[in-house]
Amino acid sequence: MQTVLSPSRGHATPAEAASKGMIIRQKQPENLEFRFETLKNFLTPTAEFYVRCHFAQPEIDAPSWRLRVEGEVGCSLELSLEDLRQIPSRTLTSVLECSGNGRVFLVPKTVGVPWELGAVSNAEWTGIPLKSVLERAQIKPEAVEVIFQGADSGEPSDEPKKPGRVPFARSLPLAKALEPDVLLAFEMNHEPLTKAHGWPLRLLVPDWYAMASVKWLTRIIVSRQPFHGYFQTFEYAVFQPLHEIPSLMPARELEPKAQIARPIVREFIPASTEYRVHGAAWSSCPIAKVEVSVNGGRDWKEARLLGDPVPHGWRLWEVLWRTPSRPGACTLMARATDSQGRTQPLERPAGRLNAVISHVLPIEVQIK
Ligand SMILES: Nc1nc2c(c(=O)[nH]1)N[C@H]1C(S)=C(S)[C@@H](COP(=O)(O)O)O[C@H]1N2
Ligand SMILES: [Mo]
Repeated sequence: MQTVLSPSRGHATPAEAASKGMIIRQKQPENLEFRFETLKNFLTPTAEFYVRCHFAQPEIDAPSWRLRVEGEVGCSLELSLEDLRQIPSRTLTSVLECSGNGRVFLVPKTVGVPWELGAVSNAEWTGIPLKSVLERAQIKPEAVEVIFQGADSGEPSDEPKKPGRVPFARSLPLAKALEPDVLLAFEMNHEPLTKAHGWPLRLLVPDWYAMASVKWLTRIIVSRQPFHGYFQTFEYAVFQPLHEIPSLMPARELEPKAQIARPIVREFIPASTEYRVHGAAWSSCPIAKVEVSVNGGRDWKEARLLGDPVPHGWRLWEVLWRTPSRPGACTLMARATDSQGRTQPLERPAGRLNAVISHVLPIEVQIK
């Protein structure tokens, strides 16, 4: 049981992460970006997987760590890591995208970590279905939501003043919490989680923006009321019409999005050559198509989707581009359409505040 009680070695310091090629967005708390232009593999190696932390990473003592399950349940639980390991586990692939990914491109500028394209990564996760733990606890019929609390906490500094320290906590509607692919994950890419990614246990909510996947999980509360904590009201919430009235709702499902890995902004590209434009696309359901424009959105050409579709994973894509014979600027764009028929918008929809950034991001390059 050795591996259960210790995390995989991650980055000891942000400097070490930088030496692995990551971009340091913030040292303390640690916020590290994947260099999206280096995208090559379907699975992101753990050492390159982006890291998003709101507070200092908590120190956890594995032998005394317990997961508490309480609230509207017939039987409260306190489970050790070894208890959890007795429950049959499964492995699945899931992309995680921070709902602030791409924030640096917003005009006008807004508050929050200034992510470029790399607050998104794709890994394999192993854990036990949350459902199997909730069933053991016997959910009462009054329950409507399940709240997940991490071991990390801190005092938000934004005005007006908040009620002192808040833990990182998010909720899921009960029906979502009972979906079989929502995991209590203890492994990432077939190794125990690293500290930065939530060791010893994190929630993994495929198809949702990643703020739902609470790290360093210690407490699950089954609730008879919708939860309105800091991270689903002041942060990670967006306005959506409800009876035609804009209503603030917690961010949830991933919107369709295609990102271009290469070329990068202002890249010099030879004239009259064959250039491989490539990237990844994802949504809360499978990707149906990716289209690319090399003339600022006038004409679109369908990209080739690579590999087989993997549920909850991103989809790599490419298109071969015969570059113009004359020097000058070219504006490239990619847009995804998912299997529900949703297409990425060219303009940012109103009401999304500083999160859920899914409109098309043009990339200007220079033909020389
Ligand atoms: N406990 C806890 N869970 C958390 C966070 C956090 O700060 N604390 N950040 C959330 C956000 S906003 C994101 S984008 C993902 C990032 O997961 P990663 O660091 O494994 O990439 O974790 C989520 N879970
Ligand atoms: Mo995030």
